[in-house]
Amino acid sequence: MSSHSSAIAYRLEAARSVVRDAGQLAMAMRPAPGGPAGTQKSAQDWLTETDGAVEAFIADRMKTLFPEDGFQGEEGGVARDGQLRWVVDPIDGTSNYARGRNRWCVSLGLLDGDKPVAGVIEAPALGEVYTAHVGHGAFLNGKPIQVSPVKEPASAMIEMGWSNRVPREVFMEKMDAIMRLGAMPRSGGSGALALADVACGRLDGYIEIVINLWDVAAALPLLAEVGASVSPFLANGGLTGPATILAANPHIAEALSAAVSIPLK
Ligand code: LIP
Repeated sequence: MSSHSSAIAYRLEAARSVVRDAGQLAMAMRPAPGGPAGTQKSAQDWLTETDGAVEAFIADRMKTLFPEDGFQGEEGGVARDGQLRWVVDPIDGTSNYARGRNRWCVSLGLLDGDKPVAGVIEAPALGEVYTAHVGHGAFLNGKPIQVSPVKEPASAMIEMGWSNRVPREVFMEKMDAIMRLGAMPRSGGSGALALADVACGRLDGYIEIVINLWDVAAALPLLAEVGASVSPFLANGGLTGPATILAANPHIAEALSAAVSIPLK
């Protein structure tokens, strides 16, 4: 392993520990099941106290461990630049977290310049953690993962992310296209966990018309390591603003791409 790759591996190991602790903090602050405990940044775009607390926790620990690295968070923006840059979504799936549901995670990705090279996605309420280091594998709870073998869209399960950033008509049009393929539709509220589900074969595809770098930064290395087909999210503006993403197992990616008009190249 090159010295640079070793530096990434060392960082991933440290990030794994920090994200585990951050997940425990989120669990300790977790709202009880029930009505949403939080505020709305805009219609149905939820924010809890935990989002800020977890991002501050991770930012502080990563600054102490790797002061030369850059850091960017969903809530605080770009705090520091650096060739190696951490990108965090402190609670991905906040709308679920705010109601005491289980489908949420702490997502921490590492970019080397413009290239995602490693990621940790911790879902403490589900007892699961995904890790990936590009060139060195992708894992769920330490076990290697792979995309699903499903070849027929009519046997597939495909998820689409929802937010108020996308007009209802567009969401309905794309969901209709997914169902016209014969696929079973899903929409779970966490883009990071849905992309991780594509990487480990629990989903055959995921699309979201408008999603952000912090939602996908940790999942992109997972998808790269398992050979998933992924649209050029970063090249299409995703590094600096919201963009569209499609990720799917290679067998059905072309059919899904054509059905929802999201190019793979
Ligand atoms: C969520 C994304 C998801 C999107 C949700 C929300 P958050 O991120 O992961 O893909 O559909 O609307 O934006 O806000 O929970 O960190």
